[in-house]
Amino acid sequence: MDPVNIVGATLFRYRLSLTRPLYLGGQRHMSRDGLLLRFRSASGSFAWGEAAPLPGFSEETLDETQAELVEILPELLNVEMLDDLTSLDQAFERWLGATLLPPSAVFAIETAALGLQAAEESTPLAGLLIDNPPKVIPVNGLVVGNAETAARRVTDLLDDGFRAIKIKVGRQPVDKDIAFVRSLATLIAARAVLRLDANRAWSLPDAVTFVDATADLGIEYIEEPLADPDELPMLMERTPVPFALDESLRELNPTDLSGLPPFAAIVLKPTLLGGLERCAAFARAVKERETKVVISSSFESSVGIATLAQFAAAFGTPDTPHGLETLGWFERDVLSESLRLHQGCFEMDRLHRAAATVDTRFLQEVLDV
Ligand code: OSB
Ligand code: MG
Repeated sequence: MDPVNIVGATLFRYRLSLTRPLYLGGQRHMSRDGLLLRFRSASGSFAWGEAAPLPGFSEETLDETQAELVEILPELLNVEMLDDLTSLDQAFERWLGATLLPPSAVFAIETAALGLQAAEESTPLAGLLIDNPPKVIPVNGLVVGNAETAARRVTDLLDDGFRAIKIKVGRQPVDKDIAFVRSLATLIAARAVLRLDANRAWSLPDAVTFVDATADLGIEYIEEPLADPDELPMLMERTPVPFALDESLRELNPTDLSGLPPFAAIVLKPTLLGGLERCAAFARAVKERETKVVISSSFESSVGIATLAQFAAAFGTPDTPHGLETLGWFERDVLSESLRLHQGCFEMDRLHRAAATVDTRFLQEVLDV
């Protein structure tokens, strides 16, 4: 099918209250702000994208992102779109690369542009990217907190049918973390796989202490164990416990991965890494390896999460849970029909329908061209 042209663009800003505080890079947040982008085609189709830089993680601020989008969006209208955008292989880079847009803005434009093409072809985004995408996408439940609240949360997740649980570690002394993780692992037993994320909290000796004391737990992987990621090869020589890259990917190029030791997983966050095409390049770089491709949220609203689930369906490792269980933090939704998890999975037909129900009443329009 011919590529569609974008004939209209509207940019909205949102502020969503959170149900519990979100700690990002040491800062406490009680709301999340972001931008939603809507493209329109000549035939009247609409598609949405989201640009929501994450404070403490993104380099760009929301105001900068908004200013960049306000400047570039008029230039994207009524131009001949490249016809190979759906391959996610350098076409967006050719289209947008020279604009030096911030990562979150690239993600929004890519998503809305691909979404428009998908809408014209009456397919969900994943169906535009690959043939026969999976019908359900599993996710890992995310557990943050102290020993008592975490135990409750793990029990709830297991009862809800989650088959993967990710626990944040590295926010207390390592001996406390060992006891914390061991007690939760006992609760989980064989009912779910266990992932950990240290967000670069540990020194090499701390990390060694931790993995030695938890080696019997069968942990699927630990994301970013070390404060100094250059020491990772040393840690990996020392222990068979599997590790995953997340933050480190921002300092790497996809081609660098072949020179690194075999990681259990790469965790891809399009909002932070610079969009879908960049993440697709990382996914391709580990294709011949055992390394799993896990797509993860940067605490986007439902619009972004729905996109990430579609991208996970196309580029994630099949049957691997993705890091998309973060909507529980939001008090309100930008959709009138919320994305719902069933037994720890997104049902993709349902997600696709719900993602189209953006309710603009609580959004603030900042540009309409
Ligand atoms: O450390 O993986 C992280 C979200 C925003 C910023 C950093 C991280 C996260 C998540 C997402 O943990 C949820 C998940 O991966 O399950
Ligand atoms: Mg992580």
